[in-house]
Amino acid sequence: MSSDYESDWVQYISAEGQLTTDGRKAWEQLSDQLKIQFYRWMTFVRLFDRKMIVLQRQGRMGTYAPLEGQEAAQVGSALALTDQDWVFPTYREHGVALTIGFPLTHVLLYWAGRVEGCKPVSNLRYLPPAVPIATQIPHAVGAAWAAKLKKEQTVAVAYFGDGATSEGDFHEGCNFAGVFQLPVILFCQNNGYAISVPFSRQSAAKTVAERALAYRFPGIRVDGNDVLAVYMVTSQAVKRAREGQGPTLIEAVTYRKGPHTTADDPSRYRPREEVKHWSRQFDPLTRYQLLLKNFQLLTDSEEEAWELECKRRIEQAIKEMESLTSPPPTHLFAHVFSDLPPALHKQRLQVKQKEGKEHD
Ligand SMILES: Cc1ncc(C[n+]2csc(CCOP(=O)(O)OP(=O)(O)O)c2C)c(N)n1
Repeated sequence: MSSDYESDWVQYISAEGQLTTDGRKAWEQLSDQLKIQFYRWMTFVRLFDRKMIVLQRQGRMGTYAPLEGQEAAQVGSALALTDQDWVFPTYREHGVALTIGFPLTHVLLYWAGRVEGCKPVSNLRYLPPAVPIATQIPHAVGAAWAAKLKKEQTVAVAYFGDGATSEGDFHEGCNFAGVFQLPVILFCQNNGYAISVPFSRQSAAKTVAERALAYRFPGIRVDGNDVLAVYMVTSQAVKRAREGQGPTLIEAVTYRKGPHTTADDPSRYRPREEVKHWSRQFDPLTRYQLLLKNFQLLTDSEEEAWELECKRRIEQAIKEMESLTSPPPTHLFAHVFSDLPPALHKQRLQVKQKEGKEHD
């Protein structure tokens, strides 16, 4: 990972949990309620994420994409949005989903491989996760274009990783957004790797943010483990977009502590020292808890009570999800082809025979 990785960024909370000079100004602008929301959502998302890994290891959940370490990037940016904004996520944005009000059971159903979890939730402008890398970026740009044509105050946000910025869809999206000055935020969580490929092997550019220069809109690099800085930078981008000043590319520099997915082994490509460095010094939640405690906005007993409440809510949603009747195995063949190709038709018949069912 390059030495430029942790520099030239907007940082409001130091790794030791102290406010920087700009951080102090930002802190004074925010309500105590919002400051506590940052903590509450980051804790909730972390406990949810850890539980998902346990469920996957117990065989109660499918392959899962963990996000521990990215809570500040996801919660900070999501809290800067309103329910009129469109969100175009990847497979790792459960932190964003939960923060903007996506039901927990719904997220669980998605990762359990259930079709119900793929359905959009009415009244929430949160699209189904895009697994093909970067494909959601042109979609977000299109939604922003529609909003502009309809003279709506809506902002569209595309979330993606550093790997996505080397895909054609990213550059086409940026080009279009720049030419038409669209109300879109391109939010990159740069964790330094696209699975095992480090950023230096993905691009000759030193940073993701500098790529915005060619498209003539701002590219802002922010400490992605600093929830206050992420919130402020995203809020400014939202304001610019609503005021008709066009797109912003945000590069939230972060580190995913765990594997790419539960099917990955990062010890094969990430040095142990690097993981330790990020886990100890830059943990977004520890850093923010220190800050809140310095300002007497959080006590140990409040922390304990909130963790218990999060666990209770998570357990309840798991129970609900696991009590729902599973669809028949032939459901595997639904929803992709209206007319099944002959090979799949044959497989479906075999599954049906195995189940010993005439109809499903
Ligand atoms: C178009 C496409 N090519 C390849 C893949 C396989 N793939 C899945 S995740 C991934 C890495 C993505 O890295 P990044 O964009 O940095 O996101 P991260 O998962 O690290 O957040 C790749 C190459 C894919 N899903 N889609």
